[in-house]
Amino acid sequence: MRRVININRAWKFQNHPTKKGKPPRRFSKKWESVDLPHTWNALDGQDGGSDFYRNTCVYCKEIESGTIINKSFNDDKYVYLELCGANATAKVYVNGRAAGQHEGGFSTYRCDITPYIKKGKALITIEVDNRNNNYVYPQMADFTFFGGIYRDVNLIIVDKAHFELDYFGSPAIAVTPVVNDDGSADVTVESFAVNVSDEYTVRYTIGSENIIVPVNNSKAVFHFDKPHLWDGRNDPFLYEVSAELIKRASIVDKISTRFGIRTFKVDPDKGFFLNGKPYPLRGVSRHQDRLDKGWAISKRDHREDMELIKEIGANTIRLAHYQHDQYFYDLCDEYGMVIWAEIPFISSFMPGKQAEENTLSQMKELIIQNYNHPSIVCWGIANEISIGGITDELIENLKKLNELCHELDKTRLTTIANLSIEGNDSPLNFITDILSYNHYFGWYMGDVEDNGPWFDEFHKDNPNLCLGLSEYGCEGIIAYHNDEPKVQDYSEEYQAYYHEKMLETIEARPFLWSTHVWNMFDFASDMRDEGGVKGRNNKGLVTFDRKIKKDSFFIYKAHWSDEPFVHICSSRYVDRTNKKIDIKVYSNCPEVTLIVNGAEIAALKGDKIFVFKDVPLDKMENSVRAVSGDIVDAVRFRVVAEPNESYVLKNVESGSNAANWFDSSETEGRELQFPEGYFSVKDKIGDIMKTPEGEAFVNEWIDKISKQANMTVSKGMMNMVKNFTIEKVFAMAGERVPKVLIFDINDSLNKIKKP
Ligand code: GCB
Repeated sequence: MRRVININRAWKFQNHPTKKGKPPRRFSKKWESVDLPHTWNALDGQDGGSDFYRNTCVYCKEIESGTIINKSFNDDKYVYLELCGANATAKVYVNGRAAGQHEGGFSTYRCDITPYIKKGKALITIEVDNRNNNYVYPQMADFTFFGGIYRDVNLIIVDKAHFELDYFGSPAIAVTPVVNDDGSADVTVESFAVNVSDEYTVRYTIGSENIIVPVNNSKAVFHFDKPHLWDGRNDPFLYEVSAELIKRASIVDKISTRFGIRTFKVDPDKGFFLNGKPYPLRGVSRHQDRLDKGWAISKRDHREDMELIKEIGANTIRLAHYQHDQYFYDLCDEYGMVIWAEIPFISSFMPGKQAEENTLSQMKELIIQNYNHPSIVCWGIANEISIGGITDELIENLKKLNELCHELDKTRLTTIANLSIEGNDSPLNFITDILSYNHYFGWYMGDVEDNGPWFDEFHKDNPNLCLGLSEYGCEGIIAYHNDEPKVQDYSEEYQAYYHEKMLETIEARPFLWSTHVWNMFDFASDMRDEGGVKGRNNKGLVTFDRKIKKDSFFIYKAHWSDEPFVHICSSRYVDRTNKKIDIKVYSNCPEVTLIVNGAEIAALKGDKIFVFKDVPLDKMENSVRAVSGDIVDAVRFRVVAEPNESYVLKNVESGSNAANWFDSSETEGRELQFPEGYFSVKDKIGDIMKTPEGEAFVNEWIDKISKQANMTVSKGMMNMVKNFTIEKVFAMAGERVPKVLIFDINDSLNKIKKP
């Protein structure tokens, strides 16, 4: 019978490769002791500077194969090592011999280590590498690529005949429920076993029903006259099926999985339907990191995230930008969240067969490993992958991914998250079954009011496309406060205002099949420097440490949750210079009463947003309470003579006037020069910026680009491109940037001396 032994504890770790490039046969006392999950970037991956440590590091663990494996290797047993997440590539060695390797930091990888185990001790060595390369996705994205074995590691010991463990990390059991027109359901169960013969059968059990089938024809169909449906947040009912591999009368292996019976569809005008009823998907995106831990988070952390998402009343999560922990998909099933699952085919398209293969293998793993989760309704094939332009090769890659999804899974839809600037007729809109856009009008560009008209226009142009909003959001830093919030002031108040407006926009457009806030939580992006916070994207509704729910959290709760609450906004904006202020309360109750220093100010009837105008602050320290029935929120506001300077972000950069950067001379007859000792387009932007002249030059160009494209190139975005040569940026920009510019830029760089 199968045994799964978790081996997270007591590993040895070395933060560099072994000297001779060979895996160690022993480790010295100098190695650090660590428990898994572990990342070597827990701190430097979140502190800014785009300089987190990237290398090949080594994990080692000695296993008493005689005891743990129970002498089993002698007994015709198979021993597998299961890595549930090691970023980004992993090589496994046992007793110094190479046993297997895996490329991709987010999926489960299993490796048969049976042939390498000897009697006595087995030294397991895992080299994990998070360095750059040009074929394992992601290589460029707005989040830190935390290196390490950041999820569980298990040993799985099975008899020679077993449910297979080798096929793309598959659970070896696939459940396909179909709801019939008369409301009954047929659930097809299939399992995959290896090293078996005609003597073996498989017995499936659901509740008190069981079906026995021959192992080589292992499909069985369970019929349910009145299935208990998995009905999202209303009633996320789960069934469980087990499969036993039986040789004559003995059970040699047993696995099980949960599943749910449900139907869904998407309509271009009416949006998403669950079990035949309209079920507009309204929710958030989530990354898998948190403060001081990076991606090495615990089950408790996962559950806390889920509880917070549940609290705002969301019914969907986009699990961006990669495969998440199995435990989290399990939680999604249990909590009734509808899930968009995706692979990290993101930002920068890498040409070449090897990179394409990597997208396909990451997709295979995502689908095969997650096929049974009722929460998942669509596979996301890419995110903003056209940043570098659209080439035939990119389209080909996307089409292959789309076909692969349909081939592996006939029950779900494919989707894509497109870049805001993709036109309504972009070829990227016509590959997947349904689609979505990432829009930041009201943050990086334009106004929040620009979102609605954009959607109406697109819907008019493409009435047959099912359109969603896969990302929208803006920075909200809890230190900054403002009575007159403005775009890019990073204040908590602007963030709340922006989301109020976005909620109006979304609610007026039921055709949007899904909408996902970017992001539920602040997250690490080591290249960022936003609003004085280094290494972080602050677009979360909740802070990175999960301790503070920002005001914007509560506007969602007011719209989406039934749990009655009142919330006084701007509670961190304590010091006030005005003796009369407006106080805003978010609530899903019909009436809210405001009490200041014990006296009732007013009772307002309203809908989610209650603004009490010109509320007097009579004392130096004022106690303010908002009350609805027995629900209360209380804050304190202090009257001060001078504004509290810490509430305002200093030194916000402003653009400068610039000429049209597309104006340029002809390129004919011009050749790029690379004079010794001087910069050229072959140099990295970061290196050019190390000299004062180079820095001024780069900044001037950024200003020009910002003006021309009517967008802000934030410090964070800058840090992202610092590692690129100008040549590479041009290559990535493709058709969007006139080639002639490269000559002008190169000419100017040729005059700047290298240090
Ligand atoms: C995007 C990306 C996401 C970023 C986000 C942002 O469009 O898909 O990964 O984090 O913008 O905050 O800029």
